[in-house]
Amino acid sequence: MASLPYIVGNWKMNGTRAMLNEARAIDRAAARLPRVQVAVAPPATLIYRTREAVELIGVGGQDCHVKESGAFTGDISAPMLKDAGADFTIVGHSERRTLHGETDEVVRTKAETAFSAGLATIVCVGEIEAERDAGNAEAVVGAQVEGSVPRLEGAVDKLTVAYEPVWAIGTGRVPSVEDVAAMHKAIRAKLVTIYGDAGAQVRILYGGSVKADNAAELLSIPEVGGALVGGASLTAESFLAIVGAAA
Ligand code: G2H
Repeated sequence: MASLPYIVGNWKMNGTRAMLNEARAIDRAAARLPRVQVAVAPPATLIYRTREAVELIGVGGQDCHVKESGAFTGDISAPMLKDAGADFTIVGHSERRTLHGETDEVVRTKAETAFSAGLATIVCVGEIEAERDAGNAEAVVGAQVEGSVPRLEGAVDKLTVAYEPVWAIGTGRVPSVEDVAAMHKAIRAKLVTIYGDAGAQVRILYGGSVKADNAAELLSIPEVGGALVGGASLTAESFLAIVGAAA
């Protein structure tokens, strides 16, 4: 596993130029926390400005199209994200899978397009509550990993996986430490099956209602390589409390 914990703020569809002040504050604080890797994924309209506003932290997209260009009104491609200054992009977030009908195959193609454009990728997976209640969570997530991660040569080296149980997203509920640890172990085993030894190096983040008051416990789980943070990433103060818990 990579040595530094990785804390990523996913701003989702939030933020106008005023949010750049939050990004600057996060960046200044990150300079004092060299033992944590920090990044934010602003809405596409702010990627270029965020890149210009910060020096240390990573800047990423929240999605990309499967194609590099074309007649796809309203969509944004991976080369466009790269050109705007993104270092990485999230793909396969449950809000994309659920609200936009994205399948594992679509997610994998997006991850491969992003990798080909020079972006690192964060591939999201996670079960819905009924799947956990039925005892199928590991099987469901394992199948998502199998179908969603990029298979291009070298892509594993720029891959992060985020485990985000859908029922924990924005709800204030989080799985038990034991359940998070078990799922991260299962994801690790699947990644090793897919990639061999390189799969053992992929960072696996936890996401879903990570807050200042639960971050330390979640991040202390040995299998957890960091956090993908939504609501609590929208102010520098709440995000930095989580970053501080990882330091
Ligand atoms: C999960 C997470 C960020 P939140 O979607 O990806 O959001 O922390 O608001 O649950």
